[in-house]
Amino acid sequence: MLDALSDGPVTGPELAEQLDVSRAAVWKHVEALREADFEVEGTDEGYVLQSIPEYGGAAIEYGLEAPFEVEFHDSLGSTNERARELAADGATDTVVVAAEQTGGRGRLDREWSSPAGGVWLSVLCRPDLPPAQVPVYTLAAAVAVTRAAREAGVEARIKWPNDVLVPVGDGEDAEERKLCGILTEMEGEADRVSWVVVGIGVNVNFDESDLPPEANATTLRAARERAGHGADEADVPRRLFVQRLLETFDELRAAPERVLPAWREYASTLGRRVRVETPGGEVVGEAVDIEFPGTLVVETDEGTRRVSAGDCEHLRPAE
Ligand code: BT5
Repeated sequence: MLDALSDGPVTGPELAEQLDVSRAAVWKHVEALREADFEVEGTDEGYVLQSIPEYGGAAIEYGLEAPFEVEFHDSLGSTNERARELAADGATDTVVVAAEQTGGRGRLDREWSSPAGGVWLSVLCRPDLPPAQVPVYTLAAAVAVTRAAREAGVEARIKWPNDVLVPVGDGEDAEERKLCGILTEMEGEADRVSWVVVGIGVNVNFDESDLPPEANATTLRAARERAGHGADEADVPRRLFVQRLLETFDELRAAPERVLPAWREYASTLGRRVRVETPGGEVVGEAVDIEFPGTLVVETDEGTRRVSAGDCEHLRPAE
């Protein structure tokens, strides 16, 4: 219906014919679109699509060049939880989006603040991959968020494995604040994944003061204000932001060999001194490379270590 409307004025009978439905059904669809905040005007030449809503499921699907269905909620506990339910029902290529989350989660069940104005979503898919390769999906999501943030004028970069950061300040005071976190969950057998849920949380159109101070976090709005955008134009159109993010993610999942080069280009971690808390203890040294499917290579005093999971901290040169 939206595709048909996007080509200009189209009459009820034309729509009925194109879509092979009754005229009453056309009318019902027009009403449903209006209820979802699409402005559909009835003119002498037919229906005209005047405007699309800023955000919402149909708005994200409209013009999206990736094969995802979008399920939108005004408020949800956690989009990852909902996506897991859909996975249990057999769904795939579905994106759950919430305007706000009341029980957002990070890794190890940490709390994830998700006020209104952010982008909180989970992509559910069923890749033909062994479970050990799933980390490449986390990297792909980080690349997708970073690219979309850069297109919005914010110099985001990636901290291994699952954070997107924004540099703030210069010289001695330079630091990096967290813009986005990613929580990837999956279920599968030893050799094949059944489903993967990639949960992506991006702080977009709200203020830093809405986040816990200890999180040392920032938002796209705050970053754009610091870059000189006035308060009235600092917000980022979330519909387009989510579309770009999903399109890049879709491109990269089809071509996993492109993930690492893009990740290296955006990485903040490479070339830095890091401390990584791993299940097997602490690794301190210089992060020198990333290897498929997401292994960090660290040069330590005791030689080269390869780390596949953990919490990573960027150290200042003196530390
Ligand atoms: C993460 O965990 O960074 C993964 C976050 C994933 C959130 C998305 S939102 C959509 C989907 N649905 C969910 O329920 N989750 C996913 P981790 O690396 O463990 O970092 C968690 C830490 O980040 C917390 O302990 C806080 O210090 C900090 N934090 C909490 N809320 C934040 C926010 N909005 N922005 C930046 N940092 C935050």
